[in-house]
Amino acid sequence: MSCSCTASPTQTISKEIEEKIHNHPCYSEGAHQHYARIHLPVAPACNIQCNYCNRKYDCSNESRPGVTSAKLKPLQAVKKVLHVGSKIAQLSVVGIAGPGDALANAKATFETFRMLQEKTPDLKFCLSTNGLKLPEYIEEILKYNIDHVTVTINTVDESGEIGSKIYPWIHWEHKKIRGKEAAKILLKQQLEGIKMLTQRGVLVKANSVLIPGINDKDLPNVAKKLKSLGVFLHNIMPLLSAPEFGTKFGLDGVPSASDQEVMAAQEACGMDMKLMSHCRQCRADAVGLISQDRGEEFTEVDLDAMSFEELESAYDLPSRIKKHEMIEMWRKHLALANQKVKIEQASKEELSSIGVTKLIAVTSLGEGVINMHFGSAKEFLIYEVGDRAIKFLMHRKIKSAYCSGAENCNNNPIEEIKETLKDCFVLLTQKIGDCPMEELNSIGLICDESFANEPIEKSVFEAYKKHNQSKELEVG
Ligand code: CLF
Ligand code: SF4
Repeated sequence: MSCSCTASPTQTISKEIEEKIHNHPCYSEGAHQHYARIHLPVAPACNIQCNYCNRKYDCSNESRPGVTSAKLKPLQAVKKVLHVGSKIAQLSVVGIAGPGDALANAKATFETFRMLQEKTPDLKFCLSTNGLKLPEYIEEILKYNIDHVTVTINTVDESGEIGSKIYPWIHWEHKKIRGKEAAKILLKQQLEGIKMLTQRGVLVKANSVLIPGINDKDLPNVAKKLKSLGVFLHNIMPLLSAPEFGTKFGLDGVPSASDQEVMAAQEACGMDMKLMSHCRQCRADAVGLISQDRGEEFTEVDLDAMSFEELESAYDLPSRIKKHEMIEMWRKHLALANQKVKIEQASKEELSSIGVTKLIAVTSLGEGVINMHFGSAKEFLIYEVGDRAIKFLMHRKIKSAYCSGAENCNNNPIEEIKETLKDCFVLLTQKIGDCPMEELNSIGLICDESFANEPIEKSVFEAYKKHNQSKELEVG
């Protein structure tokens, strides 16, 4: 068994890689409850068209569709990092992930990283791209110490057939190219760029949008190819599709991928690749822990009125370093308390002696403990549990929290929550009212507050044993 920050069974992580990922909230599942990222929306243009994207909004390769981020100039972006870093001590990563493609806006992207190298030497740099221009910019990526690169790759079908259903056109060598030819060029550039990055020691994460009926069957081939290229992590993101997003797929009625389809794709790909299962499809201006975007708190700040001197002094590098040391001490304490009950990418047999597992939902604000009231939760962490171990499976979002103000009391989303948790066995939460508890009990979901403020992983394992036994006694 291994704790959350160690390798999957198929991948051994060297000390050097561990150093790169230990405080990256996306590359390390163990880090995402403790460290924050900021996205800088300095890259508005794009050089391809994806059928799941409406260009009025952020790049859907990393973002939820239908959200829009205000654009920033590189200088404003650097000021924003200093300001946010002075308010959010957990900040550890700066990413450029849109609103268009980071490398279709190479000048602004690299200018931003160049300045950040000097001003915020304690932060890790990250960018996300569709990959079309990747081979061209490898040297720049290395020059600015961008150690983490995400490439969205949805198919490895060499005929271009699947790709042509996803990408209607690309902009290539001053021409618009369509159909299979476009898909083939994009794939060639993506594979070449990924190979060049991994050969030079950059950690590559690949995103694949799971598009039901279009690329679902090809994703295991994608995972195999990624593994052969030395990609570190594969993130399978569900297509989120609705007519109101104004995307081609939304208007054509291509359905969103369901939780069950995502779980099936993860199962089919997980034997080949280390998978990311905690992605939240962030905005291009997201700020904070990936589970709680605090971007709005910083949109009204007048960065132009602040001088670099005052921002740098507020950033206070020595106290940030101290805070990160404290976070690491807390993580060590948690790891001990959790008793290594979690295995990443475990099979059912590794989790259960009889090959039967159950799902347990948790509400948490972060820091690895059950510290959120049911009524405030906008998402649930879902763990798969057996008598041997547990694994983190996914998070499930709801549109709004159960309690979102007195005015919405008669309009709470309990039906949506029941649908979201219908396949779960137990809900562990800090506190829950009698009314919602009765509603959840009515679908067979046990609500348990007795693990409030306890470490999540050990609590999930213990709650499984506690309630499984009482169920068996009931049946007996
Ligand atoms: Fe941002 Fe992406 Fe870097 Fe993370 S997000 S650029 S790798 S710092 Fe993370 Fe957000 Fe998912 Fe992206 S949760 S959408 S995977
Ligand atoms: Fe949209 Fe991103 Fe695709 Fe460009 S790469 S079309 S911004 S989803």
